Amino acid sequence: MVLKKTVLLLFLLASVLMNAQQQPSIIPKPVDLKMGNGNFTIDGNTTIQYDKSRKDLKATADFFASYIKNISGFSLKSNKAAAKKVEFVIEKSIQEEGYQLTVSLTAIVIKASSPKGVFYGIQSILQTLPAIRNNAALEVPVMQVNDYPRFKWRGMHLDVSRHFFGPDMIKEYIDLMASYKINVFHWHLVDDQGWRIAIKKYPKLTEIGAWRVDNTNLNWRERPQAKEGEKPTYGGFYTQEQIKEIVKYAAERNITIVPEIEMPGHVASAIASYPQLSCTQQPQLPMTGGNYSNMSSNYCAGNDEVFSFLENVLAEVMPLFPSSYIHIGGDEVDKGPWNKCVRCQARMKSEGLKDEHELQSYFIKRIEKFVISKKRKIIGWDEILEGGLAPEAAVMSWRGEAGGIEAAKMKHNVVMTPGTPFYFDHYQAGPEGELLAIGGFNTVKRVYDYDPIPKELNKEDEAYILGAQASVWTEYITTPEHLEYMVLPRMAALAEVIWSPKENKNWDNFNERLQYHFKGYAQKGLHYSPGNFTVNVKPFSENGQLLVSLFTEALNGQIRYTTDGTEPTLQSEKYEKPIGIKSSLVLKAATVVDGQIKGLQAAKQNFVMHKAIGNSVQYTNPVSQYYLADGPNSLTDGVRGTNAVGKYWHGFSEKDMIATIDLGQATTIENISLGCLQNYSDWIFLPQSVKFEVSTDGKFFKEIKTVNNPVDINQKSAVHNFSATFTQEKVRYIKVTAKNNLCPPGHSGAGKPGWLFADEIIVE
Ligand code: TNX
Repeated sequence: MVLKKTVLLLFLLASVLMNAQQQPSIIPKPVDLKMGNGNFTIDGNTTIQYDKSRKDLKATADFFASYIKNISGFSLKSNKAAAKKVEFVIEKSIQEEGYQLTVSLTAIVIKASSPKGVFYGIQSILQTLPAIRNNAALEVPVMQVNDYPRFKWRGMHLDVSRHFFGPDMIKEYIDLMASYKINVFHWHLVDDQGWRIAIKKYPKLTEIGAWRVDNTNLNWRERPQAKEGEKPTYGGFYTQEQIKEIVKYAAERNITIVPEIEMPGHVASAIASYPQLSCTQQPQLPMTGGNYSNMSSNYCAGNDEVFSFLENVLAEVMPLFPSSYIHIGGDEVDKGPWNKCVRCQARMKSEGLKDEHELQSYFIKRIEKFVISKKRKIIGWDEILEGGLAPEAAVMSWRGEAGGIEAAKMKHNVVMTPGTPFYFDHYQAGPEGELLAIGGFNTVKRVYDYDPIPKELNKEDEAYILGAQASVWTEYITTPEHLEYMVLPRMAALAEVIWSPKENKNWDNFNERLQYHFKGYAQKGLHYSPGNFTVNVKPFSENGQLLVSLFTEALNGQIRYTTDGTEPTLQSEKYEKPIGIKSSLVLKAATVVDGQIKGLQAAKQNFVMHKAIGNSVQYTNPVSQYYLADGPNSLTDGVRGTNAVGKYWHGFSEKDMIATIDLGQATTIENISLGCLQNYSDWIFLPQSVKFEVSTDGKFFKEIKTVNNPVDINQKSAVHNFSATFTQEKVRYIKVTAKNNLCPPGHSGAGKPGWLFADEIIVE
């Protein structure tokens, strides 16, 4: 008996010892990874072996050697006989960019069809090594990896116009991308607030257009416009020599740079340099921020000089960038100036264009012809669909997925970068305690959970989705440190979305691997977000009952919550399963990690129970697609809007909100309220007035009361309930009309329609 036990124990011990070791924390997760026993140790005697006749492999070997030298001081020799080797083998049958990596005790062999795959095999190895030079041994675990990407276009974008980032930061960005096997750098070189690429034929573009009066210390939207005589001291641009060097640097890391030369809008910087390019042809100073009043930001579409200018610019740009795609922008063109311009109107007439959308389409098609004549293709933001898509253009879908879906169905190539969740200028945590961001809430998990293939596409059309990218707009990102913080760790989540097979995705497993990357960032002195600790509060309805589920992204995080308005503590109720909401209450929830409450402020959600809960709402004017409020049934779900992350608000633009509720049967009521939001800088204003009406038959409505807005329209933010109390009435239908406001004088959108945001119609 005793003997038997010992044998068993010995067996168990042996199997633990022999068992394959833990998987390294490689991101993006390889398609297939099998672990063996022991390590290959890189030291001064390790050599690199490859076919000497291939120059491109030499560049890859040099990259590897110099990385190893940096973290260890070892100088690896190439193609010298040695007991231990790192070998690169070209094998044509392997998929483009894929690699097969075999690590044994004496050799690391990377097989790939080209140096691209070899480079990615190296990246996987590097992720198993120390991030910086320290005393740790360079041990690569014995393993076998078979890996290849899911998508061809795996991108990161960077706006260098709104704030300028010099060549060193660009290289750092490229290095980060390469470490995550990202292969396209979309370089947004032109926008209203700065022209960043030197063009020899038009020197003023960078002499004037790259420099502005420095208001970096002020909020983007609150910066005053430049005045005549003030010195423009903020800015910068890349010389063509610098561009060439960066393009080469990127190519050595398997990254293609796609330059973006914006047109026909977002070009106030070009107009400040050459005023004859705009419709009004009036001089203007370079913009300092987001104040657009009286600024021209479009090229004139009726002026042939504009097209020769752009062709000349592109003729200098294209030779610098070997990329097959050239990004021509195309987003957010305010068509107003074209409508008032005689030349544009004449062009529309001579070309038989029925509106300004078709004029935009004419503009893009004319440029496409030129780009195609130079054997390149154009890609543009999804607005280029409006008025007719250029014949061979690819579309970058940013206003959600709709543009991408439409283009793929038309058999055009598509790159997905939907603002939610792929805009990395949005908040990723907090927002309390975070540096000011443009808005939104794209946490690392939301990035991780996104799939670039929209459900609406069939198998055939799916093939047009080239891939996806994250976009980093920099209105609110003014320093390299802040830029690092905004992209780390979301870039890692993006990388796994666009590289790894969908079936292999697993949030918890990713979250665990991410902790190792956090250590690497910290060792390298990179700024990064430690993750989102704000509890995600998600109301839902089930069998007519309102419930709420809570979720935390924190690894091994617990949730503690209260329903009496007090702040959660370590002693508060522990969240185990969805909570039923049966009365009006305030729920507050916090993440706990290692016995500590995390985050500056608990997540908070108000619920209000009333007589219209669950009843359907008819809208006379549709709710904006962008602000659908994702509560169970929004205006009658008992879920109040939250200021913190802008959730559960219904948005209306230009037209009034007219909502009619059917209570299902005659019901005695004595109060109706509408909850609304004001957020001045986001163009969201409380309604001018709210009219409440009731009816017994749904045809004839009786006005009960019209309530005027008591809050100052210049107030930064407010949540207000418009409310009417009356003597009890028995009614079945309720109609609420909220009058939309215009942006007030002095606002950057002065005179333009604002947004109206509502969260709940409360009936008591
Ligand atoms: C919209 S996205 C823009 C940019 C802004 C960005 C801010 C796109 C094609 N246009 O000009 O920087 O929103 O998130």
